Amino acid sequence: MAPANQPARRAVRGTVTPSRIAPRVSRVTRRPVSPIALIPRPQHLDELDEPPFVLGETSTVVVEPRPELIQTGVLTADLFGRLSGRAIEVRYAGAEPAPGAIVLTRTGPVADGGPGADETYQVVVRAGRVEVRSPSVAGLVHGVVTLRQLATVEEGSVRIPAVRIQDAPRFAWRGLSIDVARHFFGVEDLKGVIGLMAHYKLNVLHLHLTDDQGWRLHVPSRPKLTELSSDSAVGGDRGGFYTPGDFAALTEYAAARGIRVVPEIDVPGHVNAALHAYGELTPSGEPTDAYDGIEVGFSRLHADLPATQPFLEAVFTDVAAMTAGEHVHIGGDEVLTMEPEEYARFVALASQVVRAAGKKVVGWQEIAQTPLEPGTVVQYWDTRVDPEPFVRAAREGALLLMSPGSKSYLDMKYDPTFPLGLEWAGHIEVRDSYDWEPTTLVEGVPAESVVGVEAAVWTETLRTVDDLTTMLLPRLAAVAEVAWTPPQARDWADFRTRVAQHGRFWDHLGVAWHRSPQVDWTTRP
Ligand code: TNX
Repeated sequence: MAPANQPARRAVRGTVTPSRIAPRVSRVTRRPVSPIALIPRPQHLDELDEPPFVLGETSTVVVEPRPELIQTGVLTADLFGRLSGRAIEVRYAGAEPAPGAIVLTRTGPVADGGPGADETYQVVVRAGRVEVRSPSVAGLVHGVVTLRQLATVEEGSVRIPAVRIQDAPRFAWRGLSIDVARHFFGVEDLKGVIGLMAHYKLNVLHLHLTDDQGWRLHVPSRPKLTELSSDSAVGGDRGGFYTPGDFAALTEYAAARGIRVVPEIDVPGHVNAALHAYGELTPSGEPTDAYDGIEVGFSRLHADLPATQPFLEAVFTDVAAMTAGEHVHIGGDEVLTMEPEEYARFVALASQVVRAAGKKVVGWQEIAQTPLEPGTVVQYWDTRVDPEPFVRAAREGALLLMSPGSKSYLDMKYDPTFPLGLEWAGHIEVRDSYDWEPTTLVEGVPAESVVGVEAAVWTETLRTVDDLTTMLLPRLAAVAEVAWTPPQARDWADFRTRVAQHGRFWDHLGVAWHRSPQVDWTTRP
């Protein structure tokens, strides 16, 4: 069904005569669509009353000759080159660019610098030229993906409607957490997901690297972690791990797209993979058996065993050294067999090791039950328990990252009959993942403590990259808008008509997605 509320002007623009419908594009329906379906919705958008920009023979990408800008320029040229089927050159700024240039300019820092201010960007599309301006590479990337979302391709001609956009994110932390421990996803798979994240202006890739079922990052000072515990995965499936070189490549690939990587080493629970590799971490001194089930809460480290502190120091120091960003995640969730006193000592020790290695601490909600240094990031997830400790931690200076299970856990089934996913936090349709407000969801939370929003996808039931993207899309787009766009500019009916047009892009990429019945998709199955 066509979106009901298209203005006539746009409907005319999209109308085609039957003779132009070539059989080879039959997958794309020729129904009138608005070219303006940006997700997340930008702060300010003016449609300009002039013809669209058309990518042409003389089109180039123009940047200043600085390494990070050249990289952004190359990505931009590659993106539009692939779209138009013709190579686009990157040129250095200087002489007046030829007509049809896409000019990327890095501006000075924003003076009043609120959260996310460096990610501010401006896009001006006119008939003869496109300009993207931002103080940061991340902001330039936001501008470029905005152009990509605006672009339409018809018979090899790439057009971008004339617009002026001024935009900035509401929250500085807009993340996706991926569990690569229950099932392993290799560097190439993650690069695909990073592309999707960038398309929706997310900026943090949180990797849950260790759990009972497998250890996924090689730690040079504790080599047996990956030698003995990386092959396993849930259900006897194949495992895998990242070498430090893989991790560096992933970090760089993400950084070029404005995304930082936050590694999570989950302690003191969810550690069977470590106990299987190093028997000295268990009270008996014997290694545990490998585990490929999906129970949680049974494994734990012991604060008072002699091997424990050296283990934490070795692992977190090595991981911090591999981490380009400011944050390292210590886990801390679902430790069901430890007394509160030992748990508190443990969290303090792990936090101290991370800080000594020069990083800031992130932990799951449970760490709020222990004394925390101000500035610690506490990640909310369990919508079933009393949030009192979490609220108190915020009042005492913790920063809050909102990942409510009932809204942003994208491993939950869409509906009871859905073949993939879990159900402990309920069923999450696309509207559920869209219609919520991070600063008021948990009563009593000081709004200014909320640093951001993170979607999470746990992989107990997800074995392939198609499984993964089916759970992410369309809900990741919804959570991304919650993280970017302030509540007064968010509206389900409006989002619903915009997201309807994104299936076309997912099809173009060849990624699997869920045709939620809540949306009138503009492409046929
Ligand atoms: C809870 S979220 C967990 C994970 C599971 C997930 C499944 C969190 C901190 N712990 O161990 O994989 O539920 O949805």
